[in-house]
Amino acid sequence: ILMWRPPPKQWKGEGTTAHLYEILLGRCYTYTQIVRPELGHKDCQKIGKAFTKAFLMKDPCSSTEQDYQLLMELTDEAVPCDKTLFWSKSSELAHDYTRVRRDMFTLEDTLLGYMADGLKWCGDPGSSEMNYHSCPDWREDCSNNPFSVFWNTVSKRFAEDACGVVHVVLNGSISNTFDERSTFGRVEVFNLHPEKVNRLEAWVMHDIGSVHSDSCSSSSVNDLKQILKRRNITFSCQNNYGPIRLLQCV
Ligand code: 2NF
Repeated sequence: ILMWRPPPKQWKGEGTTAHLYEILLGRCYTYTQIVRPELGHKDCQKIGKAFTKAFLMKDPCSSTEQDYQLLMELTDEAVPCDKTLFWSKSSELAHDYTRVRRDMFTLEDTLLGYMADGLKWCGDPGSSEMNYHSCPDWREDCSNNPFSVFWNTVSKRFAEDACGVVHVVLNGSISNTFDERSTFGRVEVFNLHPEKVNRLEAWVMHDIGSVHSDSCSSSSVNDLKQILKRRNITFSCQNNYGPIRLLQCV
């Protein structure tokens, strides 16, 4: 006899990406075998299972960092000092840059970021299935959803692991060039370790053709400078960093 179950809740965000599990597995093998074989052995089957186990059969508004603990342990990966590249409101440009500068890493150039980028996922406490219909929207439903908690957790680790001189690509064509509510402003900046991060250098990029303003001296970038000063991390800033400027022309 089948027990009656209430239908899955309708959330405001889009549902789990179709074929999520297969995409995660495929990306894991692509990354470990082709993109970065020097990383050494990673058990993609185990990683895929740990990923889905983090959110299946759980309330998608009560996701925690702990849920992703096993997944984090299975995917540890060292980024060399001086090679970490953060970004905020500049996803495309930052990734265009690391496609050329293959020695530098955004979070999406590491295994877990590579696997999850652009995907959506959530489950339901009353079902062992993924919810392909809808998932909580982080603004309209709840902030502790499996997707947001995942990005907060991996972004935190990415920042904790950074060492040497680290960089961030910021968008100088918007008013909140440094946004204190973004993942970079909320999570990454506060999880840099001053003992091993010598300096954070911001590259503030303007859209081609937009009126040039000196964004390094804007008030939002000054907020970033003050936060870092309090945290004993040196800050430097360049407007329209040349090598990235070139990418904006192609
Ligand atoms: O999807 C990703 N690859 C991703 C998502 C969130 C954070 C990557 N990150 C990491 C990267 F490593 C960057 O260094 O954080 C940094 C970028 O995040 P940001 O929040 O500083 O930059 P935005 O351009 O403001 O946001 C990036 C994307 O994440 C979404 C946002 O809508 C955009 O699509 N986002 C931001 N915060 C949340 C949140 N709390 C969020 N989505 C869900 N919940």
